Amino acid sequence: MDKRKIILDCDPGHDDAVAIMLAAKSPQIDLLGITVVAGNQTLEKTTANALNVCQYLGLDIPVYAGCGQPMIRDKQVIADDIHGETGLDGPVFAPLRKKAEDKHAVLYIIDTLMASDGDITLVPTGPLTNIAMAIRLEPRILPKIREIVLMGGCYQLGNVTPAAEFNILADADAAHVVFTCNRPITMVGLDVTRKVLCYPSVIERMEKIGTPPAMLFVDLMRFFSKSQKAVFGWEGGPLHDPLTIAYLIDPAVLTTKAMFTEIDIRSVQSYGRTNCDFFGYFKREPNSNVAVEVDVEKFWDIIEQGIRNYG
Ligand SMILES: [Ca+2]
Repeated sequence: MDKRKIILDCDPGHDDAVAIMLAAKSPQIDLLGITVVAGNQTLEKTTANALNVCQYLGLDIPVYAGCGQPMIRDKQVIADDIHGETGLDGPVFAPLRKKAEDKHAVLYIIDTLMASDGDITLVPTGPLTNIAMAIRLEPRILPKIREIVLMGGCYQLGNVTPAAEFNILADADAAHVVFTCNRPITMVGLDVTRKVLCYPSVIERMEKIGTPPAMLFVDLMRFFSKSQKAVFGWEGGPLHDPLTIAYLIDPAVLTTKAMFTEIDIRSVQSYGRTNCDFFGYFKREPNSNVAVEVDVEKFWDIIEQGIRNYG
């Protein structure tokens, strides 16, 4: 079986870290590179976090720093209430030796896609700034994008405002560029990621594996669950980002529905909302496959196997 080639565009972030872990050793996935964007924390911190995760796991995968600010809005929204001061609070890492590549993430995305056979899937799990900038800078990449499988948005309730999910709200203009790019989009939003809650029983299950990757998962999830409880009152944190990778490993983990999705970049109250036309009111051609159901048991099996892939 051919491995699915992907570029993971992320803002680590506890759940991004697990997405890296899952993608890097999956026999079904060829993780070509990791591109980083500001989001859960500043670009400097999210880049250091991506490097720390790679170094800890012994991954020889290039990491590229990208955009440190949204395309148009003047303020970078961060999520330090959930991810802490470093953006990856919890685990303690050895001194960082791995370095980011010199090339800018946006240029890496463009060059890699242009040199490809059109077989690369983009997997954004942070604000969509890098992807949108690449599309605007070099539109010829568009036919080269096999698919965009992103974590972001919701057709129901947001997690930063009643309307909006964090990744979309943080750079709604970039999300607008992506959702109007006419390439296949799978949107893995809060509607499903909120169902994969990392309860203490899940943490104990992974802890039993007993390897360094398992312990990284445990350290990450103990902190993440604590802050999720403080902010949302849940006993377990939703493991948003790895669901994109789990879907690429086994599409049966998600049920999707084709919908026309539009980003609200105008309103004050609902800014950053992914307006998913679930019922097809607008009679518009669908531009996204929106995840509507998740097989929770299958997801945790994929996560466990992902940790076990490190031996
Ligand atoms: Ca993320």
